[in-house]
Amino acid sequence: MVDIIGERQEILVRTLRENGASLVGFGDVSAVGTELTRGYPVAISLGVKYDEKIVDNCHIDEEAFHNHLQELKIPVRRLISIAGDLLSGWGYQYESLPLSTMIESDKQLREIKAFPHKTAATCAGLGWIGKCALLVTPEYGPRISLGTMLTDAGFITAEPITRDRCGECSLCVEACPYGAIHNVNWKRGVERTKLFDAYLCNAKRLEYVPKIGRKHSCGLCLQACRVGKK
Ligand code: B12
Repeated sequence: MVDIIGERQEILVRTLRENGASLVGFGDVSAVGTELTRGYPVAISLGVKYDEKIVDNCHIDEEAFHNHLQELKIPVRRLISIAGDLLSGWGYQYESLPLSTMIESDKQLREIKAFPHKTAATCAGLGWIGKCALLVTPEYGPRISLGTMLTDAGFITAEPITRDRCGECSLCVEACPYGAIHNVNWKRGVERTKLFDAYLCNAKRLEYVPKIGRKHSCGLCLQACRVGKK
């Protein structure tokens, strides 16, 4: 008997890969229990890797890095649309999550109710949460832009990653100009505040608004991470 769901999953992965996805994974998010995941037990987590040269130069050309982060939303959105067409063609329901939200203030950061792409990605076995509070993948480190789709399609899910592989490494801790990274190892259940002061990171980068007309993109934590570097 033909395993239809397995066959569809293969088609989906192949199509996404052919269209530029650097990583694709499937995670069981049924236990995460938010409004959004109700009715959608499976998360499709996908990522497009950053350009290495742009990241390597982000300390000298922050503007190029900033533009790169914005531009990467285009291929990620395209992949989501391609996957969406396949899923709906097969009769499955899905919901795609906003890629990111421009956080312009402390209040906005406090109130954001986004389903974290990083949660979907660890559930899908794509990587772990680094000391820097970003998803770190073995292939590309944290230098990957994430997208997530929640679906009722019963795809086979991966073994989740539930603890970090950062060990004693503290390169991101040392690289952060604001001291926002606390040198704490993650395992499932460790909250972001234990790892990283998101408010400090946000506030310090917002201080650039009068000078450059927008929030500074920094990027030094993800530049410093050795994981996935050739
Ligand atoms: C708010 C936000 C910020 C805030 C807070 C950052 C943070 N680390 O949370 C600020 C403004 C500081 C920020 C900065 C940046 N951000 Co930002 N940001 C977001 C946003 C919009 C929401 C994140 C959020 O608040 N989640 C809620 C909190 C509580 O969860 P969380 O911190 O995301 O992660 C926790 C859970 O995932 C949990 N978890 C992990 N696995 C599991 C499994 C289970 C079962 C459970 C229950 C929980 C769980 O562990 C994590 C730590 O506690 C996401 C987009 C999105 N919707 O995910 C992008 C996102 C996290 N940002 C991203 C990026 C690229 C950046 C910057 C590099 C951008 C820049 N330079 O301009 C910096 C990096 C700074 C840093 N070290 O984080 C990327 C990260 C990609 C990656 N590889 O991880 C995302 C995913 C956007 C995207 N679509 O790619 N960002």
